[in-house]
Amino acid sequence: MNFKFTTAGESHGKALAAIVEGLPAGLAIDLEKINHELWRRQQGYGRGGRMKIETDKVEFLSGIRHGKTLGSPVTMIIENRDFVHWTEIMSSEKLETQPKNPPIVSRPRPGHADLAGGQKFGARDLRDILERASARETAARVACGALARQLLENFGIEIKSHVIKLGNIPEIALQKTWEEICAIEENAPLNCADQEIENLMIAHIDAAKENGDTLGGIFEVVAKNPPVGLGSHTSWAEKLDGRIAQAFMSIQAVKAVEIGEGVLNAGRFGSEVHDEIYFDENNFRRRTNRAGGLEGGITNGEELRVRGYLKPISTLRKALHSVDIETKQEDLAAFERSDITAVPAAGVIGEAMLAIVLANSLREKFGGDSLDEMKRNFESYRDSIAKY
Ligand code: EPS
Repeated sequence: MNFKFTTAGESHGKALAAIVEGLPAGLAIDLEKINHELWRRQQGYGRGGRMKIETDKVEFLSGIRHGKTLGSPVTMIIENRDFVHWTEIMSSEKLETQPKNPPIVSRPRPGHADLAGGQKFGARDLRDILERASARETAARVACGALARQLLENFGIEIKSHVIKLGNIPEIALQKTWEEICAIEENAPLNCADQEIENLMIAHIDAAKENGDTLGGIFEVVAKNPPVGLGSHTSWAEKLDGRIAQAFMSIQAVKAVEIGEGVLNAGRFGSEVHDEIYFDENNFRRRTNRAGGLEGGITNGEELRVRGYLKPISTLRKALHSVDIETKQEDLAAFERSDITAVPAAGVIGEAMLAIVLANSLREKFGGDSLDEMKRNFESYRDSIAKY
């Protein structure tokens, strides 16, 4: 069975929920590791007041018994602690009178789902749209990704991320090795591998905050030790780079995805781009990894490197011009509270999405109902690759 997941929940509703299907039976699950990923997603200089309210933690409702998966769907819940302040406005009960505080949202934010979503779904209170469009939803995805990651660990695959650009700093995005990324301290303010650059990024965020503005940036996710042969060249939907791009583009505010040095490669000669092949200790290797570990939509055994480009957050304290959907008069867009930037958090979400895509590919390729069966299939494939 493939690795599948779905999330549910509104930003200020009672809770977020997720259902994950396709984990093999017998996989040991460490709840603390999942909660640690949720903690990491909440970090980062430039987050707003909401992160002081939430302490995201998972509660299992199904699929795990005595610390191991049963092979059945895993259901997870993450409480929204902020819900206590929104019980009436987010109530599932029919209300006799519309609550006054906060009022109906009628001034859509440029860059947000507010207006297009409102038009599409016929919503007169744009809260009906923004609550689900909110990146709060990604807490549930990170929980799903943390399960996927625990499967990947059994196959020797590790995933990390780092921030390589914040706004326009540095001018050329950072290029860092796996070891340099591993050396970043857990509580580094921006999950950046260069402290001097990180200080400049912090000053840039401070300036944006001062101006009531927001910032985007670029994060990079690296998967160490993926086996050769995940994904396939045979059909468009099987190409792993295509699947990764879709997974990354689905992260709120991600507007471009790059595999390896894809953007720079477009302006280089072929001789400057393609990673030459050599044979070493019974292994085919590449001298460089400008392809980011993917050729023909198939993993080639090198590190997988994927970058997500984020637009600046669309809720601005110094609000942009918009139009009130009721009066049709020009007005400033709505503002309640916002992050200045969330690029480090997006990196953690990118890790989760890459873990999910890879877990799905492993499940497709190695099948099995139990982890033991899946591992046997994996070992047998690894033996055949070693003889190639
Ligand atoms: C978000 C707006 C902010 C962010 C939120 C995403 O929430 P609020 O409106 O409650 O201040 O903090 O992100 C999260 C809550 C989170 O957990 O990441 C938005 O509009 O997308």
